[in-house]
Amino acid sequence: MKNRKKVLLTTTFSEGEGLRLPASTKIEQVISRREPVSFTPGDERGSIEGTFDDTRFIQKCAEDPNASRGIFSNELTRDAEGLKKRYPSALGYLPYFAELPDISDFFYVPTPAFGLRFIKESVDYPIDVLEYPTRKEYRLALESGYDIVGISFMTFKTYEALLMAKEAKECGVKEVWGGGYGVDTPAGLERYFDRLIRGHGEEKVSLLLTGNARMNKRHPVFIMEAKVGFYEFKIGYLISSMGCNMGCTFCHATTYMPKRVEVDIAEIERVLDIYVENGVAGVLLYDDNFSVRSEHARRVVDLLHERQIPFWFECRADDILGKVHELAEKGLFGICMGVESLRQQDLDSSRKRETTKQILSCINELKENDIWFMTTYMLGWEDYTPESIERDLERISSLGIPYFQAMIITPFPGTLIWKDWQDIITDRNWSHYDHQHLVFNHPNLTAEEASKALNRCYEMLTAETAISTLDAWEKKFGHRISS
Ligand code: B12
Ligand code: SF4
Repeated sequence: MKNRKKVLLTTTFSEGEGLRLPASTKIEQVISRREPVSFTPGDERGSIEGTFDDTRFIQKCAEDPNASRGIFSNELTRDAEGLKKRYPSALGYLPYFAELPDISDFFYVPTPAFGLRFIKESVDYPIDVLEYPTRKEYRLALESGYDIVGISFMTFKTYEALLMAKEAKECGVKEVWGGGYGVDTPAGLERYFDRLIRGHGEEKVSLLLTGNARMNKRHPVFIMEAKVGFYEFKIGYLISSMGCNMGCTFCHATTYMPKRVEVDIAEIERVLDIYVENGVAGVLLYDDNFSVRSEHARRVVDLLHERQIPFWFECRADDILGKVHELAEKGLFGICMGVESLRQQDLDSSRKRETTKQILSCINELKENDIWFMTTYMLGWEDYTPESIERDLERISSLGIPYFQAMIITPFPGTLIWKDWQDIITDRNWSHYDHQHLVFNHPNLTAEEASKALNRCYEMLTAETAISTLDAWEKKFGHRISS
């Protein structure tokens, strides 16, 4: 095929992504990425200024110091001493404990670039994919000559994506495309990208490359080597559906992909069979919202059950309420549940369409059925104060939630709150749009207070939380994984 274009799809850089740590890698040095890197592309088409002041990430130097793969970190070092006592080789746990030299000896669950792999697998056209490249790898790829380069990015990676787009043009790439949640950022993207592709990418890319939008959505095989405590095992990822139409005002998924698209059951069976052949210990479902109300999701659960594969998914409380026992019987070992707040007025104002009663009942049900669970908690609702957050935290700890992910509410461009909050949004440095910074004018919280409150949340994730989490994972998983 002489006229075929050379196509490269890539994520943003690996610095800090932490999503592809090879099992053999030894970390010799840890460098916190604290120094802001100025970004002032400025050319004849105008200039954009910003900084990468993404201090959440650390970088590691492995055998090859140029291979700067990273670990995803949230800045804080936790109770390393407590962990050392219990797990002598373990100096940290989960992202929250990651500022420690040999976290990879202890815990990692690498995450591939799901979106790009789906596009590559589904579109009938040769496509190269770069996942979390170093700058050097990206440059080398560009120099090898591509006609089209597509960059996938989230909002907080906007500056980086712009830099990459600019570099692609400098290397003679004819067309640069942008995709992923970052394309909604009002940062003058159109000056650097020839096309901005929003929402599900497969059909649009297929149309652009083959002239035909019809294609078979194929599910890539995602088998990753993971490690929890002393166990190394294989994890299979499954994304059985994409998109969500629930309309929560803070959520980008629901405006960016309001149409829920389900992967064909036959395709899911094919992938699960490969997972079984390869001895995966468990499957992590990364659907935006795995809703067991849907016939499709129930069928997926049955397919996992038939194959005796333990599974984990992200869901809402109201969806699984009353069904936890049945799901546990079928192999559910853990969930991530979007809780966001334990106050009804917050759930109502964000159109979560759920009650605190449902959430609390669901937490009880999970505990009764010995399911490990983590929840999300968003701070920064209108009448929050440092004191009210402290009270919330006491409440959360009294509920015995094994692990919770705290976030500051972020009005991502493209969300419903982005529109509603225009008058109060004060910070348009896109690298702050990461759930870790307060970017709007809050009546009772300054940006520093919000950041302190977030740190308080992390402080609650102590070695005890880590150990109980590990114990739970090992208990559920131990029999399926080699020691
Ligand atoms: C899985 C997931 C993760 C995983 C993996 C992330 C990763 N890098 O891939 C983990 C747990 C690591 C994670 C972490 C974070 N996440 Co996350 N995550 C998700 C989740 C649940 C699903 C995303 C997914 O994989 N979907 C399935 C794939 C197949 O779809 P997709 O990636 O969207 O790709 C499709 C299209 O977008 C499009 N497309 C994508 N790229 C491109 C590129 C081109 C060129 C084209 C043409 C098309 C295209 O085509 C693809 C196929 O249809 C979403 C949504 C949700 N409901 O919460 C949040 C979400 C993406 N995460 C979000 C955030 C903020 C984060 C964190 C910053 C949170 C934090 N503070 O820690 C970190 C960032 C980590 C990092 N450096 O990447 C936000 C992003 C919002 C935004 N506007 O930026 C989301 C939307 C959740 C939310 N709060 O609303 N996340
Ligand atoms: S928060 Fe969850 S339920 Fe709400 S719109 Fe987003 S994915 Fe759907």
